[in-house]
Amino acid sequence: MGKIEIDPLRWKEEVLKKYPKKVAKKRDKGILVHDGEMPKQIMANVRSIPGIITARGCTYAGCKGVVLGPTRDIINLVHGPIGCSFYAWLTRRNQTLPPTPESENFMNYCFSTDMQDSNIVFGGELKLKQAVREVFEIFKPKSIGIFSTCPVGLIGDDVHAVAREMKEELGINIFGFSCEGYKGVSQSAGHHIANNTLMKHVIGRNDTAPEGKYKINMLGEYNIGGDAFELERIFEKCGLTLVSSFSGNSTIEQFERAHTADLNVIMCHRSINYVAEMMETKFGIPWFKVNFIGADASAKSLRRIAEYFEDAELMARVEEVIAEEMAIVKEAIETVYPRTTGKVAMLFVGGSRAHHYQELFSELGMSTLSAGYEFGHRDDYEGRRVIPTIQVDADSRNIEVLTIEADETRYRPRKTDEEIAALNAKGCGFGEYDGMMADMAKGALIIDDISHYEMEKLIEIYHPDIFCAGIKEKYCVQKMGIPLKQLHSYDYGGPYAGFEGAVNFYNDIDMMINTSIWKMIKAPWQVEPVIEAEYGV
Ligand code: ICE
Repeated sequence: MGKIEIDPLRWKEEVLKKYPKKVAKKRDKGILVHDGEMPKQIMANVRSIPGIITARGCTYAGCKGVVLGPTRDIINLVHGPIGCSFYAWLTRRNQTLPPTPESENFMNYCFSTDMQDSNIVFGGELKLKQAVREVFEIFKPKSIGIFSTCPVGLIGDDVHAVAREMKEELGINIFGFSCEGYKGVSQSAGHHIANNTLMKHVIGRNDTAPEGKYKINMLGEYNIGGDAFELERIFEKCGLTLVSSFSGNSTIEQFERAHTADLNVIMCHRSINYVAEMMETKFGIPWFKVNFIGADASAKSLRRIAEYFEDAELMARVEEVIAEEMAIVKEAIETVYPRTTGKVAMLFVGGSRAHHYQELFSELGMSTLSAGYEFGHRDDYEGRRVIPTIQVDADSRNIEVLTIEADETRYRPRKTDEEIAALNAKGCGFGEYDGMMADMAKGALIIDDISHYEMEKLIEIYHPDIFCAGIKEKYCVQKMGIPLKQLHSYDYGGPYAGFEGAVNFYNDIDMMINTSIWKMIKAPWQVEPVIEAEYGV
C-alpha cells in the first residue's frame, strides 16, 4: 500500500471537524503542525476531555508505579481495593537483581490492604495499621511506603498519621503518599508527590559517601527491560561511581545517601525534575539532562558528564569506551540500515520517551512524522529553559510545592554559576530548547494527550511503518496492519539504552517492520460490515 500524501494541516482540520465545537477548540491547542521554527507553544498538562478515549493513567500510577515501584527493598503497601495493586504488579517490566544477604528484594510481592465495603463505610485505618504490623512481622523490611488509592481520599483515611504512629511503634522508616488516583490530570501529579516524599523522608538520612572519584546519581532511570543494567555497565567501564539510581533496582540506603554525589544526571526529566531541583537548592548538587537512548546520544551524554568533571583522565577514558562500544554499534547499523532507512515512525508515550526514541529512529535512517506525550508539560515540548518548571506546574492543582532551603552544614556548591555557564557555552549543558519540538522536522504533527480517534486517523491516513505506544493501543493498531512497539514495557525486549541497547533496538525494529506478516492482515472491519457512530454537535 503506497503512502497517501496529505498535508498535516489538512489532517488536523479534518480531525477537528469531527468534534463538537468546544472540544475542537480545546484540541486545537494541543495539536501542532511544526513549521520548523522555535519557540513554539502547545497546550499540555491540562484535563482530558470527558468522553474522549485517552491513553493517560492516574496519579497513583505515577507515584506507586513509576517513581517508587522499581525500588527493591522498600515494601510498597497499597491502601485500597485489590485491583489497584494487582494491575500495578510487575506490569512495567522494571527489572531487578535477586536478593542478597545485605539487600532484600520484595519486587515479586504484591502488598495491599484489600479494602472491602465495610472499610469504605467505617474507615480503613485500623486495617492499614494491621497490614503494616503484619508485613513488618513477616518480612522485617527496613522501610515501608503506604500508597493511597482513590477511596482513601474520598473517605478521609489519614495514611500519614498511620505512618507516623507505625514508624514510632516499629522503629523503621515508614512514610505515606497522598497519591489518590483522581488528584491531578494524569500520572504527572503522582511523580511530583513521590518526589516530595523522597525529599522529606528519605534523601539525606545517611552521610556515608561511597568511594569514588566521580560520583553521580542517575535520576529518572527505572530499569525498564534492564536499561539501568546497561548504563551501570557503561559507567563502571568509564570509572564513574553511581551513588544511586532513581529508582531502578535501587535500595533505600542508596536513596538515603544520594546527596553525597557530585552531580545529578537526569534521564527522564518529567518524572523526577523536582528531586533534582530540590537537591540543588538543599545540597548544592547541580544537574543536567542526559539521554542514553541512542548510541550517538549516549556518546554525547558521556562526554557531557566527563566535561563537567573537567578531568583529562576521565575524558580520555570516556573516549576509549566510546570508540570501543561504537565499533559494535557501527557493525550492527550497517547491517540493518538498508532495510530501515526511509521508513516512518510515530511515537506516543508518557513524558520523555516520545522524544528520546526519535534519536534511535534517526540512527536507523527513519523519520518521525508524528509524536506526543500523554502527560508531558510544556517544558518537555518547548524546552526547560524557556518555560521554568514551576510556571508549568501551576496547572497541577492540589500538589504541594515544598519550600526547600539550603542545608548549611551539608551544602557544598560543586560549581559556581559562572563555571556552569561556561560549561553550557561549551555545549556541556543543553541548548535553550531542550524539549521534543526543537528536534522535530518541519511538517511534523505534535499531538499532546492523543485521543483514540486521532490515533486511528493518523494510521488510516499516513500508514506509518511503525507505531510506538503501549499495551492499550497495541492490538487495535496491529489489527490495522501496522506493527506496534511498546515503548513503555518494550514488549518482551530490551535493554534499549546505551550502546548494547541501541543494537538490540536496531535488530528488533528491523524484524518488526520488515516481516511480511503485516501485508497479509485484513482488519475485521475491512472484511465485515461495521456500524459507525458520529459525534454529536
Ligand atoms: Fe519518564 Mo510508561 Fe514516565 Fe518513564 Fe516516561 Fe513512559 Fe511512564 Fe515509563 C514513563 S515519563 S509512560 S518515568 S515515557 S511508565 S520515561 S514508559 S519508564
